[in-house]
Amino acid sequence: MDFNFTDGQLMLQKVAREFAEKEVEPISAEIDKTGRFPRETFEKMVEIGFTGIGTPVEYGGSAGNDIDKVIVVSEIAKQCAATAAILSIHSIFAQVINKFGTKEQKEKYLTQVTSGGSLAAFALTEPNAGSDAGAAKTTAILDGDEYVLNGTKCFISNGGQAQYLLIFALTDPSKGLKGLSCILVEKGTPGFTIGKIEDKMGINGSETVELIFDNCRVPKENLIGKEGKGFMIAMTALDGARIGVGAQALGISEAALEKSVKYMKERVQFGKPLTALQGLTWYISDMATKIEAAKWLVYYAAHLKATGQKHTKEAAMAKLNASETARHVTNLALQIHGGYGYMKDYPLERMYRDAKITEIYEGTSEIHKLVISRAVLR
Ligand code: COS
Repeated sequence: MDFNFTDGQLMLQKVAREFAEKEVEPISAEIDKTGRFPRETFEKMVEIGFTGIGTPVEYGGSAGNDIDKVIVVSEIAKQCAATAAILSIHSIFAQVINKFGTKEQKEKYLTQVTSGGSLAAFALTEPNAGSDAGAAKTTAILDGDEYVLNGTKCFISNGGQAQYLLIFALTDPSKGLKGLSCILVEKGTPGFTIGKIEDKMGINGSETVELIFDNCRVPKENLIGKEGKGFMIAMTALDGARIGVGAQALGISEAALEKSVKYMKERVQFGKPLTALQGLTWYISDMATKIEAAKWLVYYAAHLKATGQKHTKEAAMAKLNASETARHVTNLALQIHGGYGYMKDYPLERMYRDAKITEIYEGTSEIHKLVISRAVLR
């Protein structure tokens, strides 16, 4: 058992930290305020190779594994959770194509999303199929050499900006979730339009939209994996995506602690720094302990995935624990900062809002409790 990062991982962490401080932090407040998608930051993440982590070099990737992804996503989340979400959600596409795509699909799409600058999205959720993902009603009916898609997906992050989207749709509606398949749709395909752009509480820079399919025809070669295997593909993808959300929550928490420590050392009240007030120092102990526990659960889940081991339960535990930690820690950090924390001049109130989504997207905390209890009681 080894809890140490390799030299390569320490180097990657340094590079990611510097990148986040130099390229991500300066616009984090602006994209939160305006909801603007930071295309230029995405392009810089492509350039530096962050979008290629986990994909073999032959497909334009930068190699690396799931632990490397956690390192990068958490460092970016320290400065801007929305940017970390964009990267994490984008990387689900390559993860799915790497695992379930044919050689032709890998050659055609992977280089595009790893080093080619194309953004990707993953669309499972529908207005009446959120936690109950298997209740999806969008259809993709084979007609000659094409699938014809009809239906609406909602709450899709990156969806309005993405060139390539993985759409989960029923190729055989009579079979329920066993009739669900994974279909790749490209931006600009006739019959595919972007609907409502959501006005959110947090992670505002990561645009979240509705996708509308109205007799949208795509070649049958766009089927990823086999017909009827879509639910399994979605669940496998979400096992990985949940580690990504854990990494986002971890980064937010670590940044909230760092800011609180700095503030407590500098801020003087009652003639002494806040570090002399025992009640507040106990907040710091609580935050640091919870973050350490969250960190190792996230890295353990990433290690299991990176080494090809089953990780459904551990990914759910990592996400559940890290997201609850992020909400708790940002709340205490805001409390430590008092009135200043509540003001938009400081990033604490944004971090508090951003932390909340980690308990909701890629599966709610309640869904994770279901996944964990099923695994433990089996
Ligand atoms: N990996 C691979 N396969 C999985 C899996 C996983 N993690 N989880 C479930 N499956 C498979 C099961 O093995 C089962 O297949 P078989 O019938 O061949 O055995 C099938 O999928 C159905 O599984 P299950 O019976 O557990 O489905 P449920 O309808 O009970 O749903 C939950 C399971 C609730 C866990 C699932 O719907 C879920 O994760 N919901 C949350 C969705 C979500 O996270 N959405 C976020 C937004 S994504 S845009």
